[in-house]
Order: sequence, then C-alpha cells, then structure tokens
Amino acid sequence: MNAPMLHAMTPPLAPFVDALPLPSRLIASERDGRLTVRIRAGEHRFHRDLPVSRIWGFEGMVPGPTIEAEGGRPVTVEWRNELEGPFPVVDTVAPEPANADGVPVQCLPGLSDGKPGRDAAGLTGHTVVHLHGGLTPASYDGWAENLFAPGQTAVFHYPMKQRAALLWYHDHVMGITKLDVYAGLAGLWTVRDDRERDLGLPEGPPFEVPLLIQDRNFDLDEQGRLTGRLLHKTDPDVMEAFPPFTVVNGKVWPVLEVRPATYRFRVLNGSNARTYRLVLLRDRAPELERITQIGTDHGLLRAPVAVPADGLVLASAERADLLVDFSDLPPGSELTVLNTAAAPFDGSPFPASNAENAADPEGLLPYPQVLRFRVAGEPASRVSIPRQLATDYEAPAAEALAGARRRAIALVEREMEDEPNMLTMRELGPAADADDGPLVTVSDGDETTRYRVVAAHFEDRTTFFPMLGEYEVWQLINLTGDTHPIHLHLDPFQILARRPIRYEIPDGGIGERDLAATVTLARDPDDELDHAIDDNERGLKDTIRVNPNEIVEIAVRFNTYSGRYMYHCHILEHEDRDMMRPFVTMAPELMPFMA
Ligand SMILES: [Cu+2]
Repeated sequence: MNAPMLHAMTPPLAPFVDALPLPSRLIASERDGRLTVRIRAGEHRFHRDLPVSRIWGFEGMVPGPTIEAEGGRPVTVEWRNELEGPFPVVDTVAPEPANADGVPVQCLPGLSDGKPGRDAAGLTGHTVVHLHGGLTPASYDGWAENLFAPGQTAVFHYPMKQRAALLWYHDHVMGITKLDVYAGLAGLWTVRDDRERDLGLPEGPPFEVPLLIQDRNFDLDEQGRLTGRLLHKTDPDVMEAFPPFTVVNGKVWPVLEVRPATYRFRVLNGSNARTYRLVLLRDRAPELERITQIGTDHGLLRAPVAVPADGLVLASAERADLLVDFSDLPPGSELTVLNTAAAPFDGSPFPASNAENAADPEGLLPYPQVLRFRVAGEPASRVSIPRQLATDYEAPAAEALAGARRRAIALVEREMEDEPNMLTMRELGPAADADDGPLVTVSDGDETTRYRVVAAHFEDRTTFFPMLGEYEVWQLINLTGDTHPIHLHLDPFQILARRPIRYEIPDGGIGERDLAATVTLARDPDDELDHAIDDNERGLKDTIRVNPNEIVEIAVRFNTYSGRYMYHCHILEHEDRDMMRPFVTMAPELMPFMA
C-alpha cells in the first residue's frame, strides 16, 4: 500500500464526541492531610461507542483521583491494594510488523495474529506506588522491588516540602510498569503554595484544567468489532507500544467546551512510550501564539515563554503548565490540538504549518487528533500574565559547578535474537592507562577521555553515591537512534547543555555488559537536529529528553533526603527492560565510614 492510501485511514471511533472528563479531586487539607486510596479493579468507558473496559485504577478509576496538596503540609496516604484479577490488559507481540496491506499492526486494533501473552494474564496485582516529582524520603518513594500484594497496605508519608508543581503518582513495579500503568494505575497530584497563588493564576475549575494524555489500543471480537478490552501490542520491529487512540483524562479524542477566557492547562504525558508534539489549530492554521508556557516539571519558570515554533514537545512523564487565551473568540469557534510527532520519536522536526498533514501510519501516528476546544458561553476575564514568575531558583553558577563531580552514562540499545531489544544505561568510570579492554572514548578534538563500563544492569552494584547539597554534572550520552526521556527520582535538576555528537560502535561493540564506542563532540553530517535547549526546558526538570546524536549535560544537586533511589528512562518499555539504575544519596558525614 502506498503512502497516500495510508494517509486515508479512517478512525474506527468518532473523534470529538465525548466531553473531556475532569478527574475527581482529593483535597488533602479537607481531610487533615490523611488520605486513603484504594487500588482496585474497575470499569471504564474510553469512548461513547466503545463497550466498557475493565481497568485497574486508583479508586478503580481512569485516571485516579487528583490529589491536591499544599506545599509544606505533609500528606499521608494509605495505599490499599485491593486489586483482583484477571489482569485487565491483553499483552501481545504481533508476529509481523505490518498486515497484508502494509499497514503497521500497531496502528490497528486487535491482536494482529499475536497470541495473548500468558505471563501478563497471570498477573495477580502486586503493585508499588511512586509519586513522580515528589521530594519523598526513600522509604516512601516506591522502590521498584518493594511490592505490596493484594490485601496489603502501604502507608506512605509525603512531607511536601517542595514548590508548587504538577506531579503524578503511578505504579512502578519492576518489569511490569508498562502493563500496570497501561491498565490504568496513574493519577495526578498537584502541589500549591502561596507564592504561586500571589500571581493570580486560575486555580481549580472551571479555568484550571488538567490534561493527562495517554495512548491506548483495544481488542476486536470475531466480527471485527472493538470490544473495549485494553490491548498492549508490540511488534518484532518496535518493542514499545504506540497505540493509535489518544486518550485525554480517560476519553478518546474528547472535546472541551470553553468560555472566551484564559484557561490554565496542566498537561502531563502519561503515555508508555509516545512523545507528543502538540500544535493548536484554528481553521486549519496553527495558533501557537495563544499559548504561553509558565511552568514545567517542577513548577513555575522564571518568566513566561512561548512554546517552540514546531509545537510543544512532551515525552513520557514531562509536564507543562500552560495559559491559553480564548478570550477574543466568538461562540462556536473550534480549536483542535493535533500531535505531529511520529513514533518512535527521534527529535526530527515537523513544521506546525503542516500539522494538518501529520497523519503518518508508517510513523505509527495514524490519527494525530488529541483534543478539541469549542468556545461557548459568556466571556470571562482575561488573565494578565506576570512578566516574572519564579524567583526561587537560578541557573547554577559556573563557580558552583567548577569542582563538581562528573558522571557519564551511555544510553545503549542491544539487539537481541527472537526477543525484544534490551536497553541499558551503562555507567562509565575512568579507564586505567593500561586498560585496553572495550573502551568508550569521548573526544572534543583536543582531549580524549577514556571510560569503561562499571555498571550496566539494574542489579549491578551501585556506583553513584551523590552527597547531599553538592552539585554534580551528569552527562547522558545517547548511542541509540531514539529520544530517551531520562528521569531522576528525588530533587529536580537543570539542563546545562545539549551537544551534538557523532559516534562509532564497532561490530559486537555492545556486549551484555561491555561497550566499545568512539564518541566525538562534533555534528554528524547527516544529523538534522538542532540540539537546542528549548526555553521551556530552562526550568526545574525531573525528566529530560536525550535525542539521538546528542550528549545532554545536567546539573544535579540532591538537597533533601538520604537513601536509595532510581533513575531511568521514562519510556516504560525501556525502564522495564533494564534502562534503570540505582543511586544512593549520602549525608556527607557518613562518607568517611563508607568502605
Ligand atoms: Cu528509553
């Protein structure tokens, strides 16, 4: 089938017919900071024309309730695992990447001749909850191996000593986060504070609206009708699931009625793997100038920024706090949010002016629709956007970083026979002069640094022991063809640089543990990326995109709690297949006692 035919795929569900649901709210201050959340099986309708789906959700809902907390006011959550089987998602690997017509199977509902995975069907409901973006003591951070079984309860204390931000909580079980989150185990968590309130931004309904964006697929019955049964489908070429239906707050392609006013959207990409590049269109033309971004992962930016000219890019787990101005629009106006990012995402640009033509089944983006706004009702006041937002952080000064410990991590994809590829983070340590084993060298033209791999798998020994209060510079070296959103638990970090690289990996250079690679800090002639830091990335981040042919440098400083934490790629299929490593934050006075 040729490309124009592929462009003509008709969605099997009508877009923009369901109203955007607003997740229920659990306001901690109304319950003296003590919350109980039951984790349970439930039923959910993802679209008007779909049968009800079985899900696993917090309070049995998709998404779970939005927990609203106040900075500095601790919240205790009793997470009660009341899950019961059977596991609601059918997991499959289709035997071929495309069907007989050449349509990639990931663009289609149904099993595509894949067998329902028995391992997933056997899951009984072990879970562990992580609050993403939370400054949380290690015991309550949701270590991926510290599971609680159905019938067990975990009481987690969240000090909430942190700035106002949009966080989210989700399952984090070793090896099956991709399945548990896909089944519905995710919810939003906002932290508010007076500093943010003083800015007079919309807070709560109707003008502050959370948008949790995910992608889902569904099974078919023998007559080829959608059953509503959740389907996690991958294929022999693509080990991540990129389902065709975009779901916002639990509905496929919903519509939100807005008044002619300024709205504040708190956006989270909660998808397993898909990166979105969001473009707002009216009358088929982009109107990105309606959008002002005021915040990122860990809250307010120092000053408002425009979104990038191609659109707002959000990889898995990234957040954006947006003000969108509808105030000049007559009733009946319609604006549509489209996604222009093909999958797997590799950072390639796509002009917003061409967003209407973003459908790209080959790029596993058969339906670019995300959400529609319909203007109705009485005008309301326009929000004047403060020119200064946050004053409580600055870019780290050069002096502060001069003596900082530097760490290097190579992101590596290892091709496997007859099973999905393995992705790992190879922690690199200095190679001895005499060391001629497999080495990673990084040269900038003048100087060459020689490394060898000191840890490759989650269960390898810990090599990162950052000291509380001290800056470190972490270098993330991407030696794969895709963009990886790298997430650090605990404190936020700031991006320092994106540097173009070219690299060579000799045949057999990616071993089970070893790695041989020659990295040069210079642009590859075939490289089309600009490797720029977007304005909206110059805030407090906890998840950063590392594009192909790129080193990202981040300034990391853990200030809060000592203990064992994780950092990982937030593509859930990657973190489950070993793209995750531990680190232990250390109180300085304990260092002399470390062997
Ligand atoms: Cu990844």
